[in-house]
Amino acid sequence: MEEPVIETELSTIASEEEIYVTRPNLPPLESLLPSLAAIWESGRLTNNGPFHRRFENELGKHLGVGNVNLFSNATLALIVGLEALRILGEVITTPYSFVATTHALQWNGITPVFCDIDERTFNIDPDKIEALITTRTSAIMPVHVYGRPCEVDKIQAIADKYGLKVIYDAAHAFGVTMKDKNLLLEGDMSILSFHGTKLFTTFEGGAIITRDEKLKKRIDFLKNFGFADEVTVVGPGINGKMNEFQAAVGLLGLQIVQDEISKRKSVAEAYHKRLDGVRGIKTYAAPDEVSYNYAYFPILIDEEEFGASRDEVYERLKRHNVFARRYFYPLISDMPTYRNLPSAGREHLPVAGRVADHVLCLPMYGTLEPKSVHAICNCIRNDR
Ligand code: T4K
Repeated sequence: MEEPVIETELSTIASEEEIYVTRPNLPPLESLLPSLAAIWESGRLTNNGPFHRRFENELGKHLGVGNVNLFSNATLALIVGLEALRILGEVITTPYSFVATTHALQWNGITPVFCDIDERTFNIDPDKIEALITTRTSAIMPVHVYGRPCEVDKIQAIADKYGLKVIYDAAHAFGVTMKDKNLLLEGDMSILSFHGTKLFTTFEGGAIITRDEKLKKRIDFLKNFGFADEVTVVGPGINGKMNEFQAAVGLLGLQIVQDEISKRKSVAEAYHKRLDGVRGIKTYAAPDEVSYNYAYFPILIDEEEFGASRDEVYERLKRHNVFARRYFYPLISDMPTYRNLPSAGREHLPVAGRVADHVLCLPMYGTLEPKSVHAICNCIRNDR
């Protein structure tokens, strides 16, 4: 039976608290103070200091991977990763992502070629990749959108057939584990983000995960201006280094991330309970075959069936102090910087266009209270 509207709860949201799409999961402040004291005492602030070395090591163990390169943010990690693999020409990628994915290609002088997405996963549609390959194609750059894994086997088969590299933007995929393989070891590299809006955060931060030790070394040089030693510069490096403060936060964050995932799972269950089956609203269950991280909670709103458009719902929630986000709208391929590319027309990207126009990411974080989820859902469902 439908639950009654609880008007008082709607007004509670409106008057008392602002609810954002996410809130950071931070370790207790007291737990950080000894690390800060150690940093202050040593005077070692950055450039591969002891916290950086420890975090790189602990993170590798946590993720079950051998080679980790820490970065000051994921955008620089993407830029350096592409340079480290010497990617040139054209790269096939998705228009349905945060704009940093495509910007990283542009910063490397690479032409992005947009491929449509799969409507079940919101990830690049592997069946549409081959038609976009030309003599200039050097790589595929998919994104595990919302932490939902791409069809990695299909993508690798295409890459092997045409001799292409695969760089996964895994910014959303921290903590997603698969039964039979390590998602982060798929392709030639995976890039994680530890931004303040992410499930696991170091304020700003990111990492590259690779299977190749030589590649890790090259990335270490490139993120430090290209220095291989005090006098040798081996490539067009940049400053992408994570500092000691970020690494200290990361070390503590590893201890609390699993608990955050469990709490988010409960939040997701509460949303499903109240939104599944509502006409015109599509929710997405955790993907099969993985232990999911509940990084985001996207819904699609069909105006005709639901009786209100995505933007109307977005604005209504805002009036009640709930700041959901339209990740990822607009499509990257619709942005002025990219819309004149031959692959950017909406006619080539019908699924991505449809999803971008109907998607809304609801607030998702471990401390989001059940009564807030309840009120958010009532606001979406009943107050039309
Ligand atoms: N690839 C993908 C697929 C990505 O999604 C991203 C980043 C990247 C690459 C690049 O990673 P980084 O270089 O950032 O490491 C946010 C983030 O800035 C961005 O990191 C993230 N993706 C993207 C999906 O979302 P905005 O513009 O939506 O952020 P903002 O500031 O509006 O924050 C959203 C809400 O989060 C706020 O309303 C409140 C809450 N919030 C935010 C911040 C910054 C907090 O509670 N605390 C905070 O410190 O882009």
